[in-house]
Amino acid sequence: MINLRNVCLFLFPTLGGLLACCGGMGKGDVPKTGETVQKAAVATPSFNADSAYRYVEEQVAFGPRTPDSDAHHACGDWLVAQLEAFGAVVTEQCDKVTAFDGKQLPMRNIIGAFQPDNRKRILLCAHWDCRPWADNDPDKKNHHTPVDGANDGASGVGVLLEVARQIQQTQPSIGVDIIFFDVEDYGVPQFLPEVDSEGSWCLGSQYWASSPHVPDYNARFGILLDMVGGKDATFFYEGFSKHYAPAIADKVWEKAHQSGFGQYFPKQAGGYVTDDHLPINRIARIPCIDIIPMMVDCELSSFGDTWHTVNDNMEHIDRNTLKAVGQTVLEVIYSEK
Ligand code: AHN
Ligand code: ZN
Repeated sequence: MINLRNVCLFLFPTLGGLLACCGGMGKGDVPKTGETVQKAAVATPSFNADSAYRYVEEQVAFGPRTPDSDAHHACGDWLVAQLEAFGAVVTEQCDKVTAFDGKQLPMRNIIGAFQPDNRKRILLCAHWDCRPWADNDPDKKNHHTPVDGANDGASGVGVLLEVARQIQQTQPSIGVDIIFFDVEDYGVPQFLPEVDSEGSWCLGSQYWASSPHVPDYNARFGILLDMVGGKDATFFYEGFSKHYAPAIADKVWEKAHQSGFGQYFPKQAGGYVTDDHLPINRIARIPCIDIIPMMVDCELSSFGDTWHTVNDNMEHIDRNTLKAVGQTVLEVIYSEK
C-alpha cells in the first residue's frame, strides 16, 4: 500500500506539467520555469503485522528468555542472526550485572546499526529478556513461574525486527540504531515487599547508557517499545516521556493520528513508568519516549490483565496493535530528513 501523503510531490501549475508528471520525469529532467519541485522524504513502507507477529511467535517458541537460561542464550543468538540478515552492523555488549538479590547475571545487550556512518541517527529499543516470576498472577502458585513474555518483551522486539526488515528494503534518510536491552525485567518481585525496588529494573539499559556501544554516541531521539502487542491497547503519554522529550511524544502521537491509529494513542497524560527510557534520558541524555500501554479498565494491572502473569502468551497478542505501533514508528523514521 502506498501512503500518498508521503509520496514525492511534484507540484505543477499547468496541465502540461501534469502530463509531464504522468509521463514521468527522467533523472536529469529540469523543471520548466514556474514549476516547483518539492523534494520529499523517502515514502513510508507498509508495516507487515503478520511478519511482526511471526517474530514474536519465534521468540516465544524458545521458551521464557529469563537471564542465563538456555532459551535466553538461543534466542540471543537468533536475534543477532536476524539483525545481521537484515543488513545491520551488530554489536553485542556482554558483561555481568548485579541483581537486587546479589546474583551476578550475565547481560547481553544486542545493537544493530543501519548506516553506521550516517551522523543523523535515531534510536529504537525494546527489552528482550523475560521476567522469571509471574508475581502479578492472581493465583499465588504461579508467582515463581517465568512468564512467556509474548507481550512483555517479545512484542517490542518483534515490531523492531519487522522495522529492520523494512529498512533493509527501503533505506531511510537517517541512520537507525536498534537496541535490544537485556535484564530489564529482573526488578524486585512483589512477594518481597520489604526489598527496595528502586534501581532493580532496567539493568541492561543502565549499563548501555553509562557506556554506550560507540564512544560519544548520539542520536536525535529515542523511542522505546514496551508491551505493544496487547488487544485494544491504549498508549497514553507516559509521564517521563512528556517530561524529558515532549516534542518527540508530540511527533509520535501526531504520526499515529495521521496514520489512522488515533484510537490506540489518546492525546492524554498517563502515569509515570520506570522503564528503559529513563537511563537513556537521565544518563545518556538523549530524549527518549516510551510507548507503553495504560489500560483504563483492567483489574490486575494498568499495563493490562496479562502483565507479569502466566497469561502473557501468544493467545493475547493482537496483530492490529502491532500494526498500529509499527506503522507509526515507520512513519516517524521515514519523515526524518
Ligand atoms: C515497574 O513496574 C516499576 N516498571 C515496569 C517496567 C516493566 C516491567 N516493563 C515491563 N516489565
Ligand atoms: Zn515486565
